[in-house]
Amino acid sequence: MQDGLIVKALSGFYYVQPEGGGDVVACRARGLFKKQGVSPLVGDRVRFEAKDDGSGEGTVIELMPRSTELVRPPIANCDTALIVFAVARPELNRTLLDKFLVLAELAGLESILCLTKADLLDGAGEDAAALRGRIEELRKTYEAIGYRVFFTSARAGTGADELRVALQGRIAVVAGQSGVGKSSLLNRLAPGLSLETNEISEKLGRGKHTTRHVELFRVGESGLLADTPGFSSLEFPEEIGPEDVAAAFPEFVRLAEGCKFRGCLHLKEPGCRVRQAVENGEADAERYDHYAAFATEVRERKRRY
Ligand SMILES: Nc1nc2c(ncn2[C@@H]2O[C@H](COP(=O)(O)OP(=O)(O)OP(=O)(O)O)[C@@H](O)[C@H]2O)c(=O)[nH]1
Ligand SMILES: [Mg+2]
Ligand SMILES: [Zn+2]
Repeated sequence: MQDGLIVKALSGFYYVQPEGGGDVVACRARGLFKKQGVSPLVGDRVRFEAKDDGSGEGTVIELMPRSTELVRPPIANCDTALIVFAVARPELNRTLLDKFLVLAELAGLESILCLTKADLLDGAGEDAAALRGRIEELRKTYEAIGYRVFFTSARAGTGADELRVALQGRIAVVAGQSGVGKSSLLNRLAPGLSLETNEISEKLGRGKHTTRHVELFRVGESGLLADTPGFSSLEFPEEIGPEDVAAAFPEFVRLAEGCKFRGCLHLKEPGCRVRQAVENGEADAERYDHYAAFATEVRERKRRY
């Protein structure tokens, strides 16, 4: 029996990288897992047995306890969400950005923001200037909250070195819509990789769902980064309430000490420091709008059940 790491899951096979190095072993999961209702995930540390017939196949025998677990994308043991948005094409959706940040927070992951296609900021003309202004505002907003924001261009080859350094020692998962350039970014971060990429649809302004499975790759000396299929609709986990959503907005958590009521949800309560900060421009109004929408959504949902 050997220790290993599941680096890819596809068509009923779990591809296990042996801990000491060596070729990846294509494993089936032991029947027992199905009976117990557990399925191995990419990122799982496992014990496995390789067949000795030279087939390169084997069986996953045991899963080690997980430190974190995501349903979408399905992956275990990540500590970091690399949240990827393109500065444009497809258009940057801030509601979705804040939703990703909340979900990462709820899953216990640290978030790093990566804005791809930075070359689109370099153009001459009014449109490019307006885009530069909007993106610069956005960078300031998120950095003020405490998130790190990286700019990359797979086309121009910029930004990859800094991001690679930031990923050292981490197990990270890329999260982002189809077509934002996740696979293109990975190809830059891990030289030698040639993941498939695809033009976004000009007509719809959307990606074509090119990446179809989750796979972990080594980045630099000690980083692991999972490429994932793009997604753009995500649900909040059923068990969470509005107070969990409030806890996932770090800048509001800091301000909440000044709210009149303990457990203030910053919605309609009097003496709310968060709403005051939004009104006088200390806190970002768009972040607040998204917070209020998310908190109301999960509260209404709880009432219904
Ligand atoms: N201008 C520009 N285009 C880029 C950049 N990075 C990626 N693209 C283009 O964006 C398109 C989508 O890139 P992908 O890497 O396939 O996107 P993805 O996020 O992996 O998409 P899915 O696998 O569908 O989730 C491709 O046509 C890329 O050439 C960049 O830095 N600048
Ligand atoms: Mg892809
Ligand atoms: Zn409040």
